[in-house]
Amino acid sequence: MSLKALIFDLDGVLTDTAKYHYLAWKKLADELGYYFDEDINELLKGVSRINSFEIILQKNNATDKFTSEEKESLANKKNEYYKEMIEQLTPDDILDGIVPFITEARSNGIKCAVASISKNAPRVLQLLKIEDLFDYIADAALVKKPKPDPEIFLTCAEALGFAPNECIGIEDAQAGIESIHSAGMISVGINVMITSVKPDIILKSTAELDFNMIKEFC
Ligand code: B16
Ligand code: MG
Repeated sequence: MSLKALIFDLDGVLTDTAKYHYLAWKKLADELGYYFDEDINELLKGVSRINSFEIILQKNNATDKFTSEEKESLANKKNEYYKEMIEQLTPDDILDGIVPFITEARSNGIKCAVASISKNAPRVLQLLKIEDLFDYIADAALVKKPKPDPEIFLTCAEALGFAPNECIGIEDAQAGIESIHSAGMISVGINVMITSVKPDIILKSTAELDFNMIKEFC
């Protein structure tokens, strides 16, 4: 395989926004009198906003407590809390090793894209001041099928003009690894809690990302 592009997930790969997702869901759960902890938060990684709320409701045996409109409006309320919290992000919140890794890849002619299903991704990238490192940023609002469907990774490959087998996807969530494999790409898993599919390259943290090692794997 000749490597042409790297496609990055955002939350948990470029920066750690999971703590803000946790705090925002916790605030909403407390208001509703529902149980929510770090273990449940783990299940929400890479999962869309509305599906995340469904998981929280399931864990509280409350799936039938709200209409679809009410669920939508409560999930939006969480998003308002989240949006307020992420305004604290600065370039110091970029995860270790990310900027040197992307810089080296780019200087070797590799194109880079972001495949995040977060509708807040553009704002997060702006706050981290790293939008210019990417040739393409997928628009989460246009994604019809969330991860584990391959749609978002395939959209990035197509936008960059490469075949899936010329791309590597980098993810921190099980749903994301499944999405990368279904797209026909090699996966790099960052601290993934493996429940089913194993990433092709398993790393403990972004600090272990090494361009030469990844190129040799291809
Ligand atoms: P939002 P990723 C995902 O981002 C997060 O991992 C997940 O926890 C979140 O629910 C989802 O984005 C939607 O985010 O509510 O901001 O639209 O991992 O795909 O970068
Ligand atoms: Mg993620």
